[in-house]
Amino acid sequence: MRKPAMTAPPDKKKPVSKTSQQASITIPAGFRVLAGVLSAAAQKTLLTDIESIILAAPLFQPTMPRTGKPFSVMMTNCGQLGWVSDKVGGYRYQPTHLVTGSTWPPMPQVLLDLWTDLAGCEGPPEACLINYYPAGAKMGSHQDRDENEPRAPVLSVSLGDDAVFHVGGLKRTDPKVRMTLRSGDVCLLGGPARFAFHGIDRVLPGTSDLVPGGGRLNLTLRRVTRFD
Ligand code: MD3
Ligand code: FE
Repeated sequence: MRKPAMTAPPDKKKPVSKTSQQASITIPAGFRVLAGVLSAAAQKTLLTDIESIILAAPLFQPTMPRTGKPFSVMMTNCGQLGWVSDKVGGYRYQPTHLVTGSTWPPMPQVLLDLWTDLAGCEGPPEACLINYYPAGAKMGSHQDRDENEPRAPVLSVSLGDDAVFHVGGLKRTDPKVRMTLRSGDVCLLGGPARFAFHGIDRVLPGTSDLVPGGGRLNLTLRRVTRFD
């Protein structure tokens, strides 16, 4: 009678595979962060442009559709179309300021040039939403779905204080990645990432001295109507 071959009992604690993995998060393709695109000098020049836009088209406080709850972020726009929201009219693009009724100021050439260089799409941007985050402001997780041209990316430029930003998947409950956006960074959201959930968790006070009085400005360039 032969003795059975000796084999080591399986070790229940040790993974069988040669690699280990804790968790995996997949962000939709087309999400790019281009850190440090704008030099300190270019940031100052762009800020000066934005300050003169705000003089002509003052920051307003949008409110939520139906509830009328105010956003903590203040907004204005430049370009042919601007994003606005109020209790009665809801989210929309329109050619005039929500409060003054004037057309929006033109988009600064430096923003049009960034779009030409980085957006990789056929037509010019139609809207530039200017978000101002004072201390404590944030933006809840949402999708950008008010535009009619899914072939165009969203291009965002950050100025001022650092912000903790999150991006997830195409469903609200998908896992999220958090990262810091700094002054001079550009974010490009094209392809499937165009419809990813995203938001700003918090702005880190005192991390930049670009914006007088502190806070953060974010500029988002968008195509609103379809190419043709
Ligand atoms: C678009 N703004 O205005 S921009 C917004 O920093 C908005 O003010 C944020 O979300 C801000 O709608 C974020 C950068 C961004 C990041 C991820 C996105 C825009 C995105 C994912 C899909 C579409
Ligand atoms: Fe957004």
